[in-house]
Amino acid sequence: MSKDEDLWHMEEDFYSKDSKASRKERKRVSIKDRSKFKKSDQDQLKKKTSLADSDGTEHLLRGRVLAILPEGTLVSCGDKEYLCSLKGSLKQDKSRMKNLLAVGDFVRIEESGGDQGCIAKVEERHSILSRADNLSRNKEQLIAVNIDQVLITASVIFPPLKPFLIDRYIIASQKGNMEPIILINKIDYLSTPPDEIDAASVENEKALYDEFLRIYRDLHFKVIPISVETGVGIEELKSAMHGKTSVFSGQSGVGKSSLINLVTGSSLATGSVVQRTRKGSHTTTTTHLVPLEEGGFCIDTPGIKSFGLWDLEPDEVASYFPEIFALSSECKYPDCSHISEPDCAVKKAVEENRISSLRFASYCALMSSVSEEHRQR
Ligand SMILES: Nc1nc2c(ncn2[C@@H]2O[C@H](COP(=O)(O)OP(=O)(O)OP(=O)(O)O)[C@@H](O)[C@H]2O)c(=O)[nH]1
Ligand SMILES: [Mg+2]
Ligand SMILES: [Zn+2]
Repeated sequence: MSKDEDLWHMEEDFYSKDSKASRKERKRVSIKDRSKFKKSDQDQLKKKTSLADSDGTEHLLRGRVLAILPEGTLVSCGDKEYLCSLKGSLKQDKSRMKNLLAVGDFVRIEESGGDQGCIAKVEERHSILSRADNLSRNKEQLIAVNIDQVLITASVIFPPLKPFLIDRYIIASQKGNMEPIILINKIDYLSTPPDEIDAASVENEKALYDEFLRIYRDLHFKVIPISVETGVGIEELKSAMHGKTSVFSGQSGVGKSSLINLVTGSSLATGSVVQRTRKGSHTTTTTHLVPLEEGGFCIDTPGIKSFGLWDLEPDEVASYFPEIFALSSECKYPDCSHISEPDCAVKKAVEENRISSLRFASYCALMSSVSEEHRQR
């Protein structure tokens, strides 16, 4: 695959027909005001998390979901772990959410002997990282909850850097009430590339990486270049994680589990990257929460093939690109989508290099997939 194809290749194939019922449920947000979006996101978060209102559960053991395994949900209560089932009354309405529980949930459990328990209540969540489910696309798949920050993990060369995918993660983080932090791993490859990669590809990747750092730092995103191989950036990562709950999320093979092992001293399985496709081999298969010795938690997740944004409307997209949103009021049409309208201040800024063409291309690609999804509903 050529460099360009690689950049554009965004695995957009997951948006298919959505049900009419779900269309009804979705409220179209029509006012282009970032603060309003934030508010509606918050309201949605609240709605989604009121799984069990009835109480009388205060006397029960409080714990946190560590992992969701085929045999049950692993919950940590102080220094004891329980394998739990879910109380019948909680298994209500699964219409829009694929999973009722997620790693990071705070729960109340009834002990049912030994290390077994039953989850009687799921507490309200303060943040949710989710995506559109791959198989039934009108369902929300929770990746992890009650997280402070998403460590959006990417790599250079092997697998290559994918700015468009990073933008999707940034939006999912902000929509779900978490701070995005971008980790670019494997930067050792920029100076010592693997033998099988030709010199031109390495040069292209270097140029893209430099451009990426410049653009995203100008936009005030925190970007940490890292190498598990040389240790570069590890101290900065450790201090960013201190006292917080962080989730590592990103494509397979970028080094999420390797980074967690290095930072926490744990021994999670790590895998290989397939030479021909430069993709990971999906080594991690379940999400789990790892406590940090110095305070805080981190969550390892399986690498994902495609990241469909959940519940994003076309007229919401620009509000997540601050440099585009800032110019919207200068366009001829107040509802300009910056795609095909005349006298568009955003397109003019792209031509004059005041807005990066990389970010604008990412905006256009996202608009096209979100609009396609919207049309099919
Ligand atoms: N050269 C180099 N290789 C690395 C680095 N970090 C990780 N790797 C290698 O990349 C491969 C994939 O690493 P993993 O930690 O399994 O990746 P992952 O993101 O957890 O992948 P999934 O669990 O499949 O989602 C392993 O062979 C690691 O040894 C790095 O900084 N430099
Ligand atoms: Mg892994
Ligand atoms: Zn415009």
